[in-house]
Amino acid sequence: MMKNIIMKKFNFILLTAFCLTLLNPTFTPATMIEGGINTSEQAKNYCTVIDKSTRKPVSNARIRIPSTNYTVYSDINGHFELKTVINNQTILSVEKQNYKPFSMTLKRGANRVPFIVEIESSTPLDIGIETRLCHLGDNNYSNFSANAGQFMGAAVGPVYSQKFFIPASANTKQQYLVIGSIVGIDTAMARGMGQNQITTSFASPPAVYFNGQKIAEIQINGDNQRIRLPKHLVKYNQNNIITIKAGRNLMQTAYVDYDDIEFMNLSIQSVSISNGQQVSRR
Ligand SMILES: [Ca+2]
Ligand SMILES: [Ca+2]
Repeated sequence: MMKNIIMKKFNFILLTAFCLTLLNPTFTPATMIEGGINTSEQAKNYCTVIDKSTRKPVSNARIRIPSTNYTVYSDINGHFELKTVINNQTILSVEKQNYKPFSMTLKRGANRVPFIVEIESSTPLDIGIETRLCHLGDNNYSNFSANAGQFMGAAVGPVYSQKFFIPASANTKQQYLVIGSIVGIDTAMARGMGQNQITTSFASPPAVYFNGQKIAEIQINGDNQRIRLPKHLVKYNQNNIITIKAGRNLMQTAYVDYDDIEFMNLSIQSVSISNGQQVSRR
């Protein structure tokens, strides 16, 4: 099972790592971390939620498509059906008490193929920043944009900012910002990958700031993108601030047109610093 997940995500992770490496010299390539999906071996009509480590079904998990307010719960066997039409790329989330919030991007028609969602137990080291679906931009976007037609909530504006506490005990570990899912980015790179159908314009990438300093740009849409937090910027035993700024349509000069995007599930992951990996203290 793990092999399949790795195969499925390998190409995407490579590309993500490549993009982020270009932009952020302190970024290191991701290893497999949270959740994952797998097409079921046998054709069944339902999807299944399982516990990633025990492989047992998880009942009564809340499965949502926040952009359309669609909600369903897994049954005693962990099964659920998405009885809704998926016309566009959209974010699906799975919530269950004592598990890490999980999200994944569904493609058009994804609900017609059964899949398995693997969720992971939460640990005391997990730091949640945001579990809501957030919309950045100005609500002015092309019908051909990467996720046009599915935005439900109003734009929160071009800038998202959130304070969160990092305990002193995390000092011995390396912190990463994990973006559960992000859709709607219309950069030249996203266009080049076929993530939208816009031919006449493209946008600058959304930028990520940590404690006031720009640490990365997000060039493409996808799940579980990880950004390393430079150790010298982390304030242990204090509040820290993550800020995400929407990109701009670079072909629109008459007025500012922000690139409308949506993201879900921001968290901080602390991982052990292995022997071979020196902490940057630039
Ligand atoms: Ca816009
Ligand atoms: Ca957009």
